[in-house]
Amino acid sequence: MSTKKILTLVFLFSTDAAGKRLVLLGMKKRGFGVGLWNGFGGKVEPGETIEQGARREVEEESGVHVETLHPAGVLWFEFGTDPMGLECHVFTANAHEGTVVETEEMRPQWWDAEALPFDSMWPDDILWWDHILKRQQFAAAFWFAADQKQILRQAVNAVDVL
Ligand code: 6OG
Repeated sequence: MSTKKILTLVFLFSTDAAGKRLVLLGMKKRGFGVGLWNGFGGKVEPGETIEQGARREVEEESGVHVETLHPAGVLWFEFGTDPMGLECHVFTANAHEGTVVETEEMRPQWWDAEALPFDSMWPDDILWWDHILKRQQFAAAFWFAADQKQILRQAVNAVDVL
């Protein structure tokens, strides 16, 4: 592995009138992961911290501001023989300011956090989502086939402090 990209992925939580936990996902309308539901995020740009990058992407893709981000996990992805690895920093947020809007990149929708549309999400998500629900930090790595669909090898571990 010669190079890597640093990415962010933020899951915004809320509760409904009955106290059920809801999570905001966006249907990716273009680019990497198009056609899949996912959290909000993207590449960290030069000169910004990972958290600043995460906040910026949430604002760009959903229209809302999140102040407090909780580190939830770190994901490592490799695809086929591609020398570029992706290091994806996952955060949760329990509060946001502003109104969620559809953007050019994402069509947002609130989901029951315990019933996510895993069939239309990246295939790794179902393998670590329980850690998020249990508020257990995690570190995971996934080696995908070149088709970006099949996971050939994986490791998912709970960790104490990120
Ligand atoms: P942009 O291309 O929009 O950033 N991402 C992944 N998310 C999950 N759940 N699983 C994966 O498995 C992912 N690979 C990338 C990180 C891409 C966005 O997609 C996320 C970013 O939030 C391979 O700038």
